[in-house]
Amino acid sequence: MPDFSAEDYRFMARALSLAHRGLCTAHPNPRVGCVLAHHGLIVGEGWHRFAGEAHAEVLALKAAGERARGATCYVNLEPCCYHGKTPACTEALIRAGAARVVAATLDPNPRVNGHGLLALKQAGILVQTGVLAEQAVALNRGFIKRMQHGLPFVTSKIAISIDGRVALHSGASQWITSGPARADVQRLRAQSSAVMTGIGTVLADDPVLTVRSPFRPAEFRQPVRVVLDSRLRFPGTAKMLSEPGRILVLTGNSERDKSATGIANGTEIIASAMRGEHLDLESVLNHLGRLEFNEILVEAGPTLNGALLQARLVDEIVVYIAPKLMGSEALPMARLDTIATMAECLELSILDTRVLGPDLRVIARVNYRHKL
Ligand code: AOF
Ligand code: ZN
Repeated sequence: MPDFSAEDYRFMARALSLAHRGLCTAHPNPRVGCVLAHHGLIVGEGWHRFAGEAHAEVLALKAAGERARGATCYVNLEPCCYHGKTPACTEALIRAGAARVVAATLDPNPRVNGHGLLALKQAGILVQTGVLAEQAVALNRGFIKRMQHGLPFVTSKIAISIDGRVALHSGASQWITSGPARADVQRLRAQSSAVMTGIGTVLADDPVLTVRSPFRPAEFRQPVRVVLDSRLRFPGTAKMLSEPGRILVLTGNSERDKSATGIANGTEIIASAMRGEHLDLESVLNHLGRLEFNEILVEAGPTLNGALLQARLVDEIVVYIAPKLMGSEALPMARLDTIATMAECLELSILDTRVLGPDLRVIARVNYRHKL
């Protein structure tokens, strides 16, 4: 691995922070930021805002103009080398006379994946990778997972009492957590390609699942709302329908007459494979991957959360813990089949804990080391 200077780290950190500006808007494309530097000074910067618009490198080159000649390009993802919705960044960098390209990571897109750096190298540009790679991978974990496995990165958000319950026996669950925790959920929604729930939650809580101000950046597009509804019970009166934005209902019962359900036009009913009584969750997520969703936020009840966890489809859980006891009659956070021995428990790794107002937030990765 090449030795990188403090300056290399500094400019890559800047490229990453520019990339971060596309957190809520770049999908299905990756979040990419670019810094062009010459003699220790930044001569151009750019970041990718929307799919179909200019890539980070192109904007940085435009800002730098003639000053790009001989400059080093710092970018958190390998420059692309094919003409997609926009022209290849490699060609623009070569044309502008960049001397060196430092990419934090390769682009996992099979159409790029090493070919971008190779093209630059063949044009006589010095290419290096690896600076702040861990941060770069974290920023685009959804894009990377989708490119490598065809599946979106799945985060389950669950609000619980300190005794691990999500709703009272009566079904009441509004509200377990306080304002700051609920505002944090808005942030999670804003950076997701889609928010997914089950029909049980739609019928019980009638959620809207949109991102409310002030978490909407300029020109923000609402995440797609996805409802898993094996028997197509989705009611035409659902509050979700009153808010603009794309709604997908995945069902095993697409034969059912849509007009009989009262579902508004515009809601997309998608036939999905069943597995016994329920939708086959792996097919569901494969489908969402094919629709180019990078990150899915699951806001569901114990049935769907349990099923997703058991199907090994949840990557991370974000648990908001309220300092209250809801009692043993209340519903658990995830319905899982009986676990016979401690060795078979689902193992998590805690990545972060934080106090949000009166509540606690725990972010944990699901390990799936043991077979259930
Ligand atoms: C870059 N810089 O800023 C981004 C890249 O359809 P297009 O032309 O927008 O190309 C999309 C692909 O380009 C995307 O799948 C990913 O491989 C790459 N994204 N590449 O050099 C950028 N956003
Ligand atoms: Zn590009």
